[in-house]
Amino acid sequence: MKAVYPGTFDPVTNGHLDIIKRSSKKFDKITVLVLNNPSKNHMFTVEERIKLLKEITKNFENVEVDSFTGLLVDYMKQNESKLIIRGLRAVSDFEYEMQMALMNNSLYDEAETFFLIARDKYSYLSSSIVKEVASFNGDISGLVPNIVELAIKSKLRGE
Ligand code: COD
Repeated sequence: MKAVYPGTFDPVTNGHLDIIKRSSKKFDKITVLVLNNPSKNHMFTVEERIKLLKEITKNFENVEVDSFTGLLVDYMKQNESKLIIRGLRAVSDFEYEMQMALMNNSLYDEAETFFLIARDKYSYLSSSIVKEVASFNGDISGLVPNIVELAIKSKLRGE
C-alpha cells in the first residue's frame, strides 16, 4: 500500500524524519508531499524544502518527495493514493488534525488518515519553534538534520 505524508516542512525537522522512517517500514511506498501555500510566508521556497527532504531521505528506497499546489485530495486522486500519514504530537494537534481528516474524507470518500504518535523526544518539536530558537542563536543541533541546520543558519545570515 502506498501513502502520502503531506505537510509544509518549512523546514523538515527530526520529528518529521522520525515519522518518515517509521511509516516507511509500514507502507510499501511513501510520498512526502510539500504542499505549496503561496499566501503564507515561509523561510524556505518549495524548491529548497524539496531539496532538503530529498537529501535526508535519499537512503530510504521506498520514499519519494513531491510537491503540489492545491487541495491534497486532488493530488491523491491524480496519483491514485488513498492513504494519508500524519503525526500527532499532543492534544493540541488533535483538533486541527481531526478537522483535516474529516474534511479530506468528505472531499474524497476513499481518503483515510493514519496517525502516528510522535516519539517523546520529538513531541515538543515543530518547524516554527526550531526557526525561533535559531533566530536567537539557540542550539538547534539534535532538533534538525545537519544540512537543515546549515540551511537555516545560512538563511538567517541572509545568504
Ligand atoms: N513529531 C511528529 N510529527 C510531527 C512533528 C514532530 N515533532 N512535527 C510535525 N509533525 C507532523 C505534523 O503533526 C503533521 O502531521 C506533519 O508532521 C506535517 O507537519 P507540518 O507542520 O510540516 O505541516 P502542516 O501541518 O502545516 O500541513 C498542513 C497541510 C499542508 C497538509 C494542509 O494545510 C493541506 O493539506 N494543505 C493543502 C490544501 C488542502 O487540501 N486543504 C484542505 C485540508 S483540510
